[in-house]
Amino acid sequence: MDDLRNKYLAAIADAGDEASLETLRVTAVGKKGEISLKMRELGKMTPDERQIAGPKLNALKDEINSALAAKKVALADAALDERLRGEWLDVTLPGRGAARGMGTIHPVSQVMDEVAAIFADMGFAVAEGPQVESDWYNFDALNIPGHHPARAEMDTFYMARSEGDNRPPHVLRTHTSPVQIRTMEAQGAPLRIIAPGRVYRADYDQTHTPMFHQIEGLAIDRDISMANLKWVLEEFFSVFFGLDGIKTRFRASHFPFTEPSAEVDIQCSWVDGQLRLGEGDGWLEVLGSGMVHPKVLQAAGVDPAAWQGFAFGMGIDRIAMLKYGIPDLRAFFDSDLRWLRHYGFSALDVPTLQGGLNG
Ligand code: 2U9
Repeated sequence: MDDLRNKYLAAIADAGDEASLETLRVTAVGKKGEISLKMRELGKMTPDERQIAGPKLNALKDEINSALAAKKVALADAALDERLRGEWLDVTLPGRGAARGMGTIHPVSQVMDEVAAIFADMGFAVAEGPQVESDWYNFDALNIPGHHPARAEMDTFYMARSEGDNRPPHVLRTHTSPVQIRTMEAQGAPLRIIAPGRVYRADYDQTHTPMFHQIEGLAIDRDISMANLKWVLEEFFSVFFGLDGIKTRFRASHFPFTEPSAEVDIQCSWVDGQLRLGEGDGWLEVLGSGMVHPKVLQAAGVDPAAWQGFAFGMGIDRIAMLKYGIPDLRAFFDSDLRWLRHYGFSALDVPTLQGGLNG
């Protein structure tokens, strides 16, 4: 019995892999294994012999089984250690070749950050909302009912409904204005927010892409006026374009969600076919604005008898083109690496709270 024990424990200790361990198991304690055959011989023994040999054989079988199990775990651990040694990877190593080149910040991201920093300085928080909207938030709450021509003019993308579902379809938001409705509902008045983000209209030519970016602003308080709007916008454009005291011109206009409404131009001139902002007697349209329509306040749960405010909206892509002299809007979304390297920004040029750039 001792010989058997020594033989198998030594063989188990020596086993180099799981396959040889399994062979050993079959040879020792498998159905026709040496120990199992010995157990069968118990039947031929006298009761006295059996009483001594039986428990000894059982104990030996248990001991071999435990040694096999322990060795199996040890082999698996060793195999894992070996694999980890082979697959060891230093994620802090620099990449090779092209992978090592630094990416750039897209002009749209850069300008969004710049605009947010300037408005943050004037007390405006950034608000966000879903890009797939209900027709209530995108249209009705903004005083654009079903029959309103603005709905048709907006070239809306509609989401599909399942067959038999006759509810009005959701839309890809055509402006970020639903964000302001949702924020008024959630936070009430007073409020000062900007809503930057992607918007969608089915339109494609040199100055329109089906997805583009807007920043809208909203300030609600007891006695906010168009005068506050004018100051905020002039302050914004002065800091954004880095020009002191840039002049704006307000032209009467019409939007369903504001009353009165104004389109806003900034002062500019053209010299040798080159646009110069903040000088001369030309005007360049840059945004739309107005006092929030009482019906819109009402729809968002804000009492128009107690609160009023201004709102404005502008295209981020367009003001990015103006500030950084980028000629073609469509190139913004082509993902051409050469374009991105040329017009992109270093991640280290962080917009400051004073506006403008560090770099
Ligand atoms: C609420 C109330 C009023 C936002 C406004 C405009 C005028 C506007 C365009 C500029 C260029 C869109 O990107 S663009 O094509 N926007 O002319 N936007 S007033 O008015 C709001 C918004 C939200 C609750």
